[in-house]
Amino acid sequence: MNLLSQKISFYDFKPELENFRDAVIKGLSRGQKQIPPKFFYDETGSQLFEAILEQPEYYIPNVERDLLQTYADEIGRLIEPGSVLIEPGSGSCEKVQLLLESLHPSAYVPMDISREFLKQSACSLSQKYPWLPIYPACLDFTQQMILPHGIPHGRRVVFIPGSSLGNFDPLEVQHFLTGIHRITGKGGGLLVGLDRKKDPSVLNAAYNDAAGISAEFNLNLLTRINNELGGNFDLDRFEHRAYYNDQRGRIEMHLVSSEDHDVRVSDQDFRFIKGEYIHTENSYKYSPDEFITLANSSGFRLLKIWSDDKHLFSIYFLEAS
Ligand code: AVJ
Repeated sequence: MNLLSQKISFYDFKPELENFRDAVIKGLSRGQKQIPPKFFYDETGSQLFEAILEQPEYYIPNVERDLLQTYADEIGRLIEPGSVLIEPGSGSCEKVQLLLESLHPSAYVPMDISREFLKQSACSLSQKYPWLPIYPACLDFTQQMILPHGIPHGRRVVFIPGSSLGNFDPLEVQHFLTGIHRITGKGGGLLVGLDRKKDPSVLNAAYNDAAGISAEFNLNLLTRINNELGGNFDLDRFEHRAYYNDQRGRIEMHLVSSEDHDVRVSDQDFRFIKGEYIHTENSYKYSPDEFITLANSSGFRLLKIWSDDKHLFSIYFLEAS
C-alpha cells in the first residue's frame, strides 16, 4: 500500500540534522561532558529503545498499558469524539492504539524526529485504522511545537505517554507545557503518562536490564557519532552507568571512560580521563503532587488521575484553563 491510497498527509518540518554535530561538539567541550538524549534516536537507537520496552525490568510499558486498557472508556468519555489527537515523540505509535477505538478522534498527529521510523509507523497504523486521517509531522518537538496545516477543527488533545516528559528538567517541562497550552488553546486537553518516585532498587533495575539492552542503547550514541560525524570512539573504553540520584529525583545515565585517552570527532580532539563521563540522559520521577503543581503553573488543571495499585506510574488528564 502506498501513502496516497491511505489517509496520510506527511509534513516534513526538516529538523536540522547538522544540529547533531554542533550539539556533540558543544556538549563534549563542556566541563561536564554531556549530550542531549534526543540524539539517541537514530534508526538503530529507535529499534534499541523498542527492545528496552520489552525488558522485564522496565515496568513502565506494562503498567501504562494496563492503565490505558482498563480506563480507555473513561478516558474516551472525558475526551470527546472528534478531537484532534496530537502525540509529540510518537515513536512506534503503539500506545495510541489502546485509545483509538474509544476516543475516535477526527485526526491523529504523530510527531517524531526520526523520519523513516515516523513514516513506517504511520503507514502501519493507517493499515490498521483505515478510517483515521493521520498527519505525521517530522520535527524536533523540543525546538518547534507547531501543527501541520489542514488538520480538522475539534478539541485539541495532546498525548504524552511513556514518561517521555521525564527527560526534561522541571523548568523545561513548565516551558514545554506552556507551549502545548498555546497549541491546544483554552479547553484543550493534555493526557500524560508519567513515572513516579519509588524504591530506588526498582528504578535502578529498570535502567540496568540484565540483557544489557539499556547499555547497548546508551553506547549506540557513540556508534552514531562515529558513523555520522567521523568520530573514533572506542566502545570498549566506555561503560554504561545508570543510577537513581535521590537528591535530584531522577535516573541519570552516563557513559564512563575506563581509562585516560583522546577521542577525535569532526577534526576535534577531546580528552577523557579515567572515570570521567558523558552525561547522556536524565529521567525525572514525580509524585502526583509534584507533577500537578508543575502542570498548574503552566496553565493546566487536573481533571482525573489514574494509578496502579503499586503506585509505580500515573496517567493524568488535564485541561488547559
Ligand atoms: C523515553 C525518556 C521515557 O526515561 O524511561 C529508557 C528513556 N532511557 N531507558 C525513560 C530510557 C533508558 C525513557 N523515556
